[in-house]
Amino acid sequence: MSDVTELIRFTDDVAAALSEGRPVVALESTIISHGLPRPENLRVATEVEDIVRACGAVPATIAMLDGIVHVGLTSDLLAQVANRDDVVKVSVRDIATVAARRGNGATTVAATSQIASRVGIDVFATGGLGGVHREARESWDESADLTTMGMTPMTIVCAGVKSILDVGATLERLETLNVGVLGYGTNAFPGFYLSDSGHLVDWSVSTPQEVAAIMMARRAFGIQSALVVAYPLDEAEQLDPDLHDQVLREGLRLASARNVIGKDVTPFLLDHFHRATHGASLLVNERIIVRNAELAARIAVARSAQAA
Ligand code: PSU
Ligand code: MN
Repeated sequence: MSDVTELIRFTDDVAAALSEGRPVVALESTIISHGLPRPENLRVATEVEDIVRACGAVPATIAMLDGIVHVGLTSDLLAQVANRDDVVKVSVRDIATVAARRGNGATTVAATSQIASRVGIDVFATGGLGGVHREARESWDESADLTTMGMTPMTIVCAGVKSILDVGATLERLETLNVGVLGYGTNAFPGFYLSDSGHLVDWSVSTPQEVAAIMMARRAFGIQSALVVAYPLDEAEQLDPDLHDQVLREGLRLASARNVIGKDVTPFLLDHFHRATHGASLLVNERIIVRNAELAARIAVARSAQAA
């Protein structure tokens, strides 16, 4: 019978860091396969791993290849995730099916959190979370990122939720699901491509040590949900808000006209952004991911210093 040791494989550096209690940062792979175009996707994925290392933590990019869940990817495997056409978007419900069928998959925030938590990683960096879609009253389209965060003890550094979503409704759902939300250096909940979504958060922190202290307390209290560290771009780096609103309106209209549904909605809208802004959103997206990875690494370092 299969057990977890056959289904999950670690790179040597991730395995060593985990067994020695050194800082590790989980990274998702859907952003590589479905969120960014080629060839920038591989360049950004590599850049993100490099910055995590430069900050003193070990990057663990998570993806599935030939049915094996890899925690940490060699450069060859990272290139496969970026370039193969048969890499499917894997949420939590898909992990076991892709494993049993020996398939290839890129893990979402939900699936990455689930696997990372399973192997003892507690800090994760991404771009923007999934959440409640704007037309959710009719479509019921709500990301499994939400329900997974409600039951997975993971600290997730992000630039808020993707601005293609209903941010207010997503924040309400995060509250219902007991997900902690901290603004990093701000009380304004970031809007992914935009520095400020127009919504406030209850708690603001300004150092990695503060986040680590909250993580320790959550653990002590047995709180099993995620902690979101929302880290906004500086205003000078955000996408032009007027351009953003115009491209978003157009993208939502196209998605509905072409009847794009289910897990295709998010990749469709991100791709529309990248094309309609002639790459401007891509640069912003890259900047978001790199900054989040850097902060996540600093939090992981603070967390392991405290545990020692
Ligand atoms: N944020 C990005 N790019 C992405 C995603 C988020 O900047 O590609 C991905 C993440 O993997 C997230 C997923 O978990 O989109 C959410 O998809 P859905 O809305 O179908 O749950
Ligand atoms: Mn969806």
